[in-house]
Amino acid sequence: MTMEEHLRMPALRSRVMTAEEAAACIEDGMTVGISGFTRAGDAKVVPMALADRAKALGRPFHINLWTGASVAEEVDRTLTEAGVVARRLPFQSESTMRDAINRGDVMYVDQHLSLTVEMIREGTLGHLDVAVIEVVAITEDGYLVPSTSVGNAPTFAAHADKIILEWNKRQSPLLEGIHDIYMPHARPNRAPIPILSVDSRIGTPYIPVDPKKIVAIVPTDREDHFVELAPPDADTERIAGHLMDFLSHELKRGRLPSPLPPLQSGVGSVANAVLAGMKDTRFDGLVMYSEVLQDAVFELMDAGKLRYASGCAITVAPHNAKRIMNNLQAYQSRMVLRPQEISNHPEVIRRLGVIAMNTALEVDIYGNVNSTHVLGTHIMNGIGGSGDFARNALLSIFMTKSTAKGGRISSIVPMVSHVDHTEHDVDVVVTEQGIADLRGLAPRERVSRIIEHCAHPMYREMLWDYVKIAAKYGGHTPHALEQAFAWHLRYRDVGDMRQDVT
Ligand code: 0RQ
Repeated sequence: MTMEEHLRMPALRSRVMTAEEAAACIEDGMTVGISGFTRAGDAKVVPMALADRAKALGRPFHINLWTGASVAEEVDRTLTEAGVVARRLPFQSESTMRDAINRGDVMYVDQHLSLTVEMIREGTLGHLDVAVIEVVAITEDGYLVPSTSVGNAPTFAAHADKIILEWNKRQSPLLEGIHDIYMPHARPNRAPIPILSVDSRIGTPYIPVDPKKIVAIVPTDREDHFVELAPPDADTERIAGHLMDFLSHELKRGRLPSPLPPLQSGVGSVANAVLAGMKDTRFDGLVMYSEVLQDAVFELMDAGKLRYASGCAITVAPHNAKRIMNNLQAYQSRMVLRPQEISNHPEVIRRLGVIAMNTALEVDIYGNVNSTHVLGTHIMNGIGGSGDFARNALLSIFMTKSTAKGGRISSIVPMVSHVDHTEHDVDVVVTEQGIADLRGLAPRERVSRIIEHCAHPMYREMLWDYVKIAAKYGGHTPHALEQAFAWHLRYRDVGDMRQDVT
């Protein structure tokens, strides 16, 4: 396709320039919102040019960096190494950035992903100076056609003083038409969001903007920087097996309808393996109301199991990306990409009755979940959209392997060292050991389910020892507070939670 076919508003063609020229619009102290969600559809070349510009200036140069969720590792890493990022929100998953946050060099605001744009509209996050957004096309009216994600781009475009576009010629032009852009009305008289089923289309296939704000259009041909997921292993297959048995059982008892309510699945190897596990079940006519559409979504569509998928980003492994992007006609009519405040909106999740499947780092004997902080202090990634879904889902499921680091960490602990999802938002816990259905149980009743069904056998006796000591102190949720974090302290000090290793 020609430039005329992609950049359809003639007046904007004079604003085509290099990434270096565009990056010169960004000044020290500015807040910059870049497109991107789980490494899909992210701004790629302008942030890199900005890192070079900051280094060349030879003086401190800082920005506040807002995104949808994670962006290409290269972008977070390069900006962090150049010392450019002062504040970062609402989600990241890159190791250099993670280290900078854990050293206290970058101030990280770890947010529910549906909420960032509400705070931007309210002005509580401060002013947005520049938006950098990847597009596949610009319409005749100067409106933006995003690429593999929508994320927070519509709100960034609406609120930024200036907009820089990365026009990515490598992204499939067939992405046009896949998006459904809807922005909720202003509060307090906001109308209901009219999504009644996963395939409801309620907005426009483009992001409306004031074209006068577009100051630069940078042509690029960089691919999304996707990563290969670890293939399913024996443990993730067992987790998937337990979950499928549980859902079948619920169906048989008439406690879930057939076909199943819309599914949400978190990111990562465990979540992907569990979703892929649905291929070999008798579940048909599946639909998804999720945020990230990972590889398993397309496997399920190919297998004829998944009828429709609503998300806000397509994040697939490199070995699948080409096949899926070259074959988008086959998926186009069966999927929609929405802004993340809509894909993750509590109102819609509650109305549709979503089954939410997210991943935990650790779970305690009462069902509280830590998804973000290793040993209670060090951020891993962030809460992402897991809280948007867990609190509002019909069924909120958390999955984890029962141990980490070769068995030296138990994922089932006496008390979680940081709480992301409270016991009130956790219905079911699954590990490779089994499944604990916590619905309708008081805290004291949950203990045996979690220990016997989910903990690794080598940690069960230690957990029961803790329960016995805690019982002495009584209470609705008994704890021996002086020992609640003894396991975490032991790992911190001697590198193993088990008692007999010192
Ligand atoms: O570390 O790679 O250094 O060995 O955590 O663990 O088992 O590979 O699991 O890739 O699915 O990630 C919760 C981090 C799980 C992720 C988390 C260590 C373990 C390994 C990864 P190594 P696994 P996954 C949708 C919803 C929050 C956001 C969310 C996550 C590494 O799923 O970030 O759900 N979730 N968003 O060794 C210390 C423990 C541990 C532990 C595992 N108890 N203590 N380390 N690990 N358990 C997405 C978005 O919202 C965008």
